[in-house]
Amino acid sequence: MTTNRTFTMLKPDSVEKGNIGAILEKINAAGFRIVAMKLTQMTQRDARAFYDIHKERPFFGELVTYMTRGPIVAAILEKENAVEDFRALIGATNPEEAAEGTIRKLYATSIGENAVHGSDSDENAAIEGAFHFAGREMF
Ligand code: 3AN
Repeated sequence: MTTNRTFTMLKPDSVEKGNIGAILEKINAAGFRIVAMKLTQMTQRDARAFYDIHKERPFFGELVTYMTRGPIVAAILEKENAVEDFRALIGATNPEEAAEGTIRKLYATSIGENAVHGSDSDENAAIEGAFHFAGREMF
């Protein structure tokens, strides 16, 4: 099943650098509608749960520290083919490999601090959206 929604986080480095406005502008310009959005801060427990799939990876501790060190913007976005189109808009995980004009090429610092999250499947978009907007029927 495909849906027309995806989930994103503007990560702590984006908020720290004052890039919320610029990134949201790119998201809007690419045709995404913001369905839900909030400024929030993940706890250690939240980050460990959200990134559970990476818990055996060597960078897991670093990832949890990074994602909890300051506020993030969590949002649900709507557009036809949202998951795939948003992954194209943000670019590769490693900003050095990200295409010109992508959000990570423009705003990410490194593979570890890569500015934005974008769900990698419709299923994960629904799970991740529910994680941050529990109790609301978003998918
Ligand atoms: P994506 O965010 O492009 O879906 P994932 O799911 O492989 O990439 O990784 C999730 C997050 O884990 C990344 N956004 C990044 O912050 C961190 N990460 C991934 N790979 C590395 C790595 N090799 N070294 C450090 N951090 C990483």
